[in-house]
Amino acid sequence: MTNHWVDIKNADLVLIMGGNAAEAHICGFKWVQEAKEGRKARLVVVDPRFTRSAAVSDYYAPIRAGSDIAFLSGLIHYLLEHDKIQHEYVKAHTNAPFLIDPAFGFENGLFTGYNAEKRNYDKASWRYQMGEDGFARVDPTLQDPNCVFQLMKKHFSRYNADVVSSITGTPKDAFLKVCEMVAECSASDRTMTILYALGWTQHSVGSQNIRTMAMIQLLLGNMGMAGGGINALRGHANVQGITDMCLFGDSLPGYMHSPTEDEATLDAFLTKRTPRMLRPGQMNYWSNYSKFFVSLMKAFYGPNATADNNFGYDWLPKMDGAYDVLALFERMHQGRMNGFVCQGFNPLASVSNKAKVSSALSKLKYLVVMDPLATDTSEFWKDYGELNKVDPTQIQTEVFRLPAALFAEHEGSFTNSGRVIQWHWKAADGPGETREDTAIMGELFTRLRTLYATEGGANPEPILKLHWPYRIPSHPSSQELAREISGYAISDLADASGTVTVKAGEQVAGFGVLRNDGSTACGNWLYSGMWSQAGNLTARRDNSDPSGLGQTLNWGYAWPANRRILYNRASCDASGKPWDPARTVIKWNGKAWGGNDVPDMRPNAAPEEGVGAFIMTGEGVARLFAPGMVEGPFPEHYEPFETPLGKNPMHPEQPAVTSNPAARVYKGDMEVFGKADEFPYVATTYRLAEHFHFWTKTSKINAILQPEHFIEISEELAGEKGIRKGDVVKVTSNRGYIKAVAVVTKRIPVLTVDGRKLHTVGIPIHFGFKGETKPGYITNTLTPVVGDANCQTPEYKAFLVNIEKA
Ligand SMILES: Nc1nc2c(c(=O)[nH]1)N[C@H]1C(S)=C(S)[C@@H](COP(=O)(O)OP(=O)(O)OC[C@H]3O[C@@H](n4cnc5c(=O)[nH]c(N)nc54)[C@H](O)[C@@H]3O)O[C@H]1N2
Ligand SMILES: Nc1nc2c(c(=O)[nH]1)N[C@H]1C(S)=C(S)[C@@H](COP(=O)(O)OP(=O)(O)OC[C@H]3O[C@@H](n4cnc5c(=O)[nH]c(N)nc54)[C@H](O)[C@@H]3O)O[C@H]1N2
Ligand SMILES: [Mo]
Repeated sequence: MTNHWVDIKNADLVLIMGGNAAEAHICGFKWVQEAKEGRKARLVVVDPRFTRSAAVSDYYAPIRAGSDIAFLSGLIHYLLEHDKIQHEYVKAHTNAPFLIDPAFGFENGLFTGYNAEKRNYDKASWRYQMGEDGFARVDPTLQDPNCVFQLMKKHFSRYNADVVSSITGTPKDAFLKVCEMVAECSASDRTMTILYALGWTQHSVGSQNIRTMAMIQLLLGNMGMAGGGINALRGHANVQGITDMCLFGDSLPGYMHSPTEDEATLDAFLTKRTPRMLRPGQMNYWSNYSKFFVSLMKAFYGPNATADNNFGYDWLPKMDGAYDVLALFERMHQGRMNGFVCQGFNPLASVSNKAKVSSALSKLKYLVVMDPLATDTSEFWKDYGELNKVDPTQIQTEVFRLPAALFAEHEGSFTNSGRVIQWHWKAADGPGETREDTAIMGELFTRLRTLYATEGGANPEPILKLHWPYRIPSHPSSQELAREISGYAISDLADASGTVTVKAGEQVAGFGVLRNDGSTACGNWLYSGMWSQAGNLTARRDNSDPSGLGQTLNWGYAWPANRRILYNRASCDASGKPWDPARTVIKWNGKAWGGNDVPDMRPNAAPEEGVGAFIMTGEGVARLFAPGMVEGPFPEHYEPFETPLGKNPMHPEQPAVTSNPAARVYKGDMEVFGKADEFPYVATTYRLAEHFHFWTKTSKINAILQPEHFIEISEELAGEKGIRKGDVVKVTSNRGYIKAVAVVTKRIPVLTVDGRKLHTVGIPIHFGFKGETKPGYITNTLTPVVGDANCQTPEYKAFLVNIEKA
């Protein structure tokens, strides 16, 4: 979330689109109720199903799964056509005035620079025109045909209400009604918040779904504002934490990049990663990259990291390809992986195309499952008849189960969706032989280290040089780890006048003092300051709220720098005056920035200096034109890889752009995409309040509440297929089938798309063969293996099936 949970209460309009907060974020949803009661906010829900969120909304609009970019592009067109944008904001805080290379263009569904063979873009033309002063050229009047604003107008002009309605199945009047309500929030004293989750991310165009909404929030002037922002409601209790810690192959803690094979030296790496300024006087926080990175290396390797050995850069693995979850299972499936350590993860149930996952796991030499429970994955090799049809004699994978304590049996921190890091205390010790994850990892590491020390082996340095200063090496404590993550001085740190401000060994107060000379260590610059000399700030529980906006600055610690609303400089006009004084986040008082939040700006940067509000970009403004995106600097509607239409209605004559032209598809997965003639219905998968993924099915009380797998279909489809409620139905995709009980409901709307009737099939995810719920099929038997082109989140939310009475 750019904003935070409590801030939802400050919104005038709450849009839930691409999520179902009332069901999946039951506790946080109370802030939506507060907005409705306090500010008389309206709640609008756009979802393929009439959800529990829709049930308490003021307005519900249906939409075909996988068509949100068309909807949102139509909304952008509406805002521009009806002049419902906040002009001053757009001029001050976005790249609307920036001039783009005249060579940039868009034709037949493709932007300039497409390489069909590699399925990617050469982005040479997706760039700003540069002036002789070395900075990007701008046209403050927004009239130049090559300025972002004009290019954007042209791009979205194709998405009129009729086109939108035909692609999305949203009735035209419903679409226009949503447009009208959103447009009201272009006033400087009205804000909309948008709450989304997997209904947007789990698509081959997931990142662009979210980006399209970011553009809308910028046009409305809602970024940085109280009650505004782009708010991803996150998943697992600490998934925000793991994202920040970057437990992914392609990143390092604090959203730094993992080095790649072509970055052989630290110099090459830092040069590539440190941005250049695109406008005069701009500051960009990533210009501190080397300080964050070297401090991270000092946390990793301690005294072994020195300037002479590039602070241990050579010991880091260099990426030779992709390591996202789909890439991992592809490697495993090709037999290119020996072992897999599976910690708090049940991939047989949670990853797309169960048959592929199962066959991939069967090719391993060993699988380690670190979990409090026996999971479907830990028994992937067992024959459960039709539910898990395998031949155990053909599976040689050795499976080890390491019983882990459950999260409530650990001490440590959780980071919530609002970026607030909160300490939590252990509720109880884990039962039996369970151990905390840190103890399992600590034991594993110290034993490996002993083996490397005594027996040698290939590349021992990354293990032997690791800094491991914990009191009990086989069990680092959460407190020790938190202090290391927050950062400390290795030698005395002096300010410009030579006065020592931080003594060697002391905790640093924040990332502002981190250095690139080896005198500081910090496990994650974003979390720096959470454990300062004042102690563990994440354990604070002071909910006093002087502004009444819910900016409880002494509750926990928010990253970065305890800032609660990101980009809050943009809540003010160019002169530093709040757009909406009644909801002041920060303001310029003539000498400094201050107010009800930690300013997202150098505190003494006078507005006349012209430092842009978006300090993580070299141009200092937010990008309506975003060359960082893989499939284009503007969003475009592409169909899901399994499309019910067999074409992209925006470009019916161009089969190459039916679906995202820059998405990665592996051979073998492409072949098993289904076609609409055989699989005519759009399936989408989702959660139920009564279960948490695949593990509450082992809990009796949850099993009593939602005892067995079901499939939701409309009364109309049920009628066509002769299915009655309670019948067992068989749902088939091109990758397999599942059987479950039919729930026949009015909650699944029947849509008219591209002139034809379109049915949706709803499938909850939670069931499987292990646990107390009635043994069931795994939903992911059905889903396709293709991910979002930017971050590879699988397309779980729109694929094709057929359904029949079993
Ligand atoms: N009770 C409970 N709570 C949970 C979880 C749980 O398992 N149980 N899991 C947690 C986790 S890890 C996560 S990530 C979050 C997920 O939170 P959510 O994303 O809110 O949960 P889902 O039910 O997967 O999907 C949300 C909605 O997206 C809709 N949808 C599907 N396709 C589209 C589309 O193309 N466009 C639009 N506009 N909507 C679409 C679905 O109909 C569904 O109502 O929930 C978290 N909270
Ligand atoms: N079709 C479809 N598939 C989906 C989704 C969807 O919407 N549709 N959603 C996707 C999403 S967003 C998510 S997040 C995934 C979830 O997929 P998974 O993360 O694979 O599912 P969980 O059942 O939450 O698995 C977490 C495991 O962690 C264990 N655990 C709990 N606490 C601890 C602990 O402290 N230590 C250790 N070591 N283990 C612990 C639990 O017992 C459980 O087995 O599913 C994804 N798959
Ligand atoms: Mo999730």
